[in-house]
Amino acid sequence: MPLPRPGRLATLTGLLRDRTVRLAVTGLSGSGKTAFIASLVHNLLSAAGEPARLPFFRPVAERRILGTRLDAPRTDTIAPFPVGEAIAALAADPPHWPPSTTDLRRADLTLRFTPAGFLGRATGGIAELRLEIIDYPGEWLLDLPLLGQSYRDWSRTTLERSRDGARAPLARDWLDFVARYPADSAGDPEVAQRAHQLYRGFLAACRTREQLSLLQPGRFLNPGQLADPSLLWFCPMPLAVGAQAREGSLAALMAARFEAYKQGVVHPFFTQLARGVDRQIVLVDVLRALNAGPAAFADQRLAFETILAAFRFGRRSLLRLLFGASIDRVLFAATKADHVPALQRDHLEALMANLVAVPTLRAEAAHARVAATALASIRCTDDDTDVIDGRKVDVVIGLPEGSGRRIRFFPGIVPVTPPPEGFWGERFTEFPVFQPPRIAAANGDGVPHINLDKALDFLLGDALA
Ligand SMILES: Nc1nc2c(ncn2[C@@H]2O[C@H](COP(=O)(O)OP(=O)(O)OP(=O)(O)O)[C@@H](O)[C@H]2O)c(=O)[nH]1
Ligand SMILES: [Mg+2]
Repeated sequence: MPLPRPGRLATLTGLLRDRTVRLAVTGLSGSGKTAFIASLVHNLLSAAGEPARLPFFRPVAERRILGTRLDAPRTDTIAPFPVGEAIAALAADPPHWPPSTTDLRRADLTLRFTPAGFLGRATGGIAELRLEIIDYPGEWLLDLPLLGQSYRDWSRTTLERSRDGARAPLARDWLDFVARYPADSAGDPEVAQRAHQLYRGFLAACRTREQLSLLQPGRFLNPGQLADPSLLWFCPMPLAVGAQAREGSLAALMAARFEAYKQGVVHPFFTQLARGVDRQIVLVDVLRALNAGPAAFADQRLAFETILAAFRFGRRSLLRLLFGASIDRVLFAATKADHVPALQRDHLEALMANLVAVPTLRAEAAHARVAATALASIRCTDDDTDVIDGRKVDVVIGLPEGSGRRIRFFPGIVPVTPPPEGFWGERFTEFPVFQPPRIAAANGDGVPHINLDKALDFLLGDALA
């Protein structure tokens, strides 16, 4: 086969060398974003020449990754992802989980690789891929839909939801308070602040007592570094249909703060998170929601559907319109799959795929490639079998955090479709928090995982081909 002329070759090489992939790690609080990023970074740093580490990540299996380095931050506005701290936590004795995230963090990696086949030979065997990943508190993700809503619309839907189901008893104090101060009453900043505090207390109770997910605005539960806390002193209010908020009224004050929050906090955050994003992984802790019961399960589903509706793939996507994101691959991943044994992980993958059937069709219609999987970023358990009542059952073995003894854990059967009413008759299993495995700090052994390699192959394989 004739080689391309030098000019064209230089262009090809240049193109390959300049390739950057921006990966959006999308997931509610506690879904496993930080664990995923820590494991991904540590495993990539240690993968060169070690095909066994990520056997289903083709560039690694084919020994085409020559080396990975962690780069200094390419922007001075976002602090670097604390790789060292995350690894130190996993290398400690006893090892422990990295803490929940309180602010924006960014990991910049460069992978040096040999392109496959003809391109590899044509470019002299070396190319580079830059990978950018952002970590953030999961609560903030739920602010994205607010960008497309007015204060009036957001108030109406939030109030309706708070008067319903598991939320209603928790919302009482806040609702009683706002009922005493009509929308048309004077815009007193102290009243607004008190209403905000009661509303925030309601959100916190929804989270801790009922394990609900659809809690907005995100900063009410996790404020991060806000220069002006008064930006947050608002909450939804009952507004008369069709009435305009009178200038100087409480409703006008709340609406102005809602708009200031969107412009001053939410928009800048998503600009940093979503600008130029081309790959997305959506992490969902399906097992925790199954465990928490029907209200929590339904609410988690509503929360990620709300987010995905805002992500809305294709030309009308909010992300594309506002931030120029153009996502061409999306992976939906049920996390912490090491809580269940192998066959149940297949069930979990099928359940994940079922839960995102509609967003999948939408993304495919917009020419994105979509897949669903079950993964464990940091595998804490081993699979085994037990005999219970004369029958073989699959179990996982792991050490619950803070306990001195490994347990043999038999989780319930994971349903492959969203569970029918009858499923909730008796509780699904109570999942322990397993202690993570202790790893060697110096990139020695990598981090044990389940399906991280397959996920990377789907998300990055073509960019390293
Ligand atoms: N067994 C197991 N547990 C996991 C795994 N990944 C995460 N976890 C558990 O889930 C918890 C939350 O994971 P994080 O990675 O901190 O979640 P996050 O999405 O970053 O959460 P926020 O920072 O609060 O938004 C961890 O502290 C672990 O207890 C996994 O692969 N296996
Ligand atoms: Mg985190």
